[in-house]
Amino acid sequence: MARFGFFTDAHLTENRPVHRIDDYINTIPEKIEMIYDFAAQNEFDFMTFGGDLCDRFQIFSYPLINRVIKAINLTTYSCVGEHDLCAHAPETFGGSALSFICTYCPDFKILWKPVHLENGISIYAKHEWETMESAEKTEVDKSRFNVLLCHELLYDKKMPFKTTFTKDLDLPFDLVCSGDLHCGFSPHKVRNTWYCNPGSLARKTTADEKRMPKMLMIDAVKGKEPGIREIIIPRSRPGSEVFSVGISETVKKLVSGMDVSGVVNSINETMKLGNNEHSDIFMLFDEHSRQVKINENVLAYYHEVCEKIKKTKVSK
Ligand SMILES: [Mn+2]
Repeated sequence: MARFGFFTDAHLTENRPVHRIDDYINTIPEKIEMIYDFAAQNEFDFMTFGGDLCDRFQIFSYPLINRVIKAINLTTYSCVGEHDLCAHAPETFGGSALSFICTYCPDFKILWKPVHLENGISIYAKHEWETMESAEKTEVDKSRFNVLLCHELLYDKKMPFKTTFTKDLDLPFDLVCSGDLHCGFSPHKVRNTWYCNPGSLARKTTADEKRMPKMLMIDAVKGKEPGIREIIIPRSRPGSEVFSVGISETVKKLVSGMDVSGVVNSINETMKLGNNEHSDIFMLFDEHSRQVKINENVLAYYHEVCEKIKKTKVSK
């Protein structure tokens, strides 16, 4: 039997998301340290990662990068997410912060080709720019326990936007460990394949407030169902302690005379996926208002909301 861990979407950054009120920049490397401490205490054979180690193509904090390089002290296999690259382009990898980390962290390995471990586990990757169709066509040795790491918006619910419904898939792997969808989903089996995503390590938006950061502890051997346990990252704090008041609560309290619950719910749903270039609602709105002429009353209302939130933040 092999025991390994899976975590995903760390989004290392030197910038604090607008609604985080804690020392956010240090929480991500601290969580990575906690993950590898847990792995050492529980005799993990190796670690896997689902992509988006970095929040952007380049990050400029060497103390942050150094801390992460030191923390990753167990062989870790990874696929690449779009946030690790410039404009989703794999040829930009060489200039990325992720590539720098790989150079100086010998334990962090991008799966440019599959690995076949001595313990009977084979690990494949579907990087962000590759397709699920190509993963479906992978030829695997059925006598091994085959794992796919993928950065793809897989979900066990059918959604009206670009998620892939796991029930529509028929993959040759025993287990698919997926990143990208920040809200994650519960481990489940479709045909002969188990699917899991513990959710992003980073909680960037207020849509993540009700969710604790998790990793998976996986026991696998060919011929048996894998044991998949969700572990809350030690020392993580509940969302209510690390986020300021979110837009939905603030909007609900405003006396606007309008029923805005539908708008708020759809914003929250979209933000839960966490895959927008800007997952901050204010940045999204600012971007939108530069492209489209917004009604003056709406703009005035928007500024009123911004002011309220600022005041709440100060008084908290
Ligand atoms: Mn991500």
